[in-house]
Amino acid sequence: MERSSSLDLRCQQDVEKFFSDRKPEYVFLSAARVGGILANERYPAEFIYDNLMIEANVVHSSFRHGVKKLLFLGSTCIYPKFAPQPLKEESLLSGPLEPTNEPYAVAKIAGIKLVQAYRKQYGCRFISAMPTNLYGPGDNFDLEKAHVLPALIRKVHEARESGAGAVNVWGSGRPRREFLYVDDLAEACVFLMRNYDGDDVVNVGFGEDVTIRELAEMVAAVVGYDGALEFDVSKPDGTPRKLVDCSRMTALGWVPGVSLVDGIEKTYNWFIEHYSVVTGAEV
Ligand code: GFB
Repeated sequence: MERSSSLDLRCQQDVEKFFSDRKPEYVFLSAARVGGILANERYPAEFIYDNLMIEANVVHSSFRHGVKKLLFLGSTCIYPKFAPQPLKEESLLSGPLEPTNEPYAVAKIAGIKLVQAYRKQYGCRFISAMPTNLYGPGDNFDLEKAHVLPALIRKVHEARESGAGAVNVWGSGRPRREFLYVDDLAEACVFLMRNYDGDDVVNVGFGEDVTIRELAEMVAAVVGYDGALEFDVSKPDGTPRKLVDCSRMTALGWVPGVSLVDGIEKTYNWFIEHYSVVTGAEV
């Protein structure tokens, strides 16, 4: 696996050189500019530009260098804000997107179309998967840029450590989100690389969702915090729900294995073991 510090996937020349030097046979295109709801709102140009450049360069070089198979990872935010739930793959492009992450979603939709076009015109064995909200060890715990789960883990932990009486939770607490543990997604990607070769995208979900309030309560229980949850409605809720229909993946023979509570515990344990590194705090 290459990290952005050693290879800038936005630079076509660098990507071409990487492919001619390393000659990869299988490509898992998971690299992306990602972030939570506020990061998407604040940095729309970076989210659309970086993701378009990354996917265009990697897909094109994979074609030029005869990669055997490529798996492109999108996101469930590609589906319309008010599409029927659970979200089916067929609902793609059937309605307006959630405004808070539309630039990112458009870039990811372009990635899907890239993969499908290279399959059609050049016969490339390129496939796409749409994972639901991911979390786990190695997550981004920056409170401005992170997704909700790592942000809440850090906020609740620091509230307990400091003796704060309340934790600030963005939004109303009413939106619903589905969460998939990162190891489950990794396993699903290998499974798809081995067992799927179709034109259509495949949703990779957990199968259940929770409200943000329920999530915050679960994090507080895992961390052992009994203070109050304060909901800050000056912050956006984003899309009301995005539970994916993962019947395609189930029919292929794959189901996730890590429950949300177990996943939160594993992630929290990793967070406290790496606290000084992920937060930059002097311990
Ligand atoms: O995870 P999140 O930032 O992104 O927010 P999305 C999910 C919900 O959690 C929103 C609420 O309703 C937030 O208001 N929330 C509560 C918080 N407290 C917090 C907090 O401290 N931090 C954050 N970040 N949220 C993302 C897209 O949408 O979904 C990405 O922006 C990507 O591009 C990802 O597609 C999968 O789930 O709303």
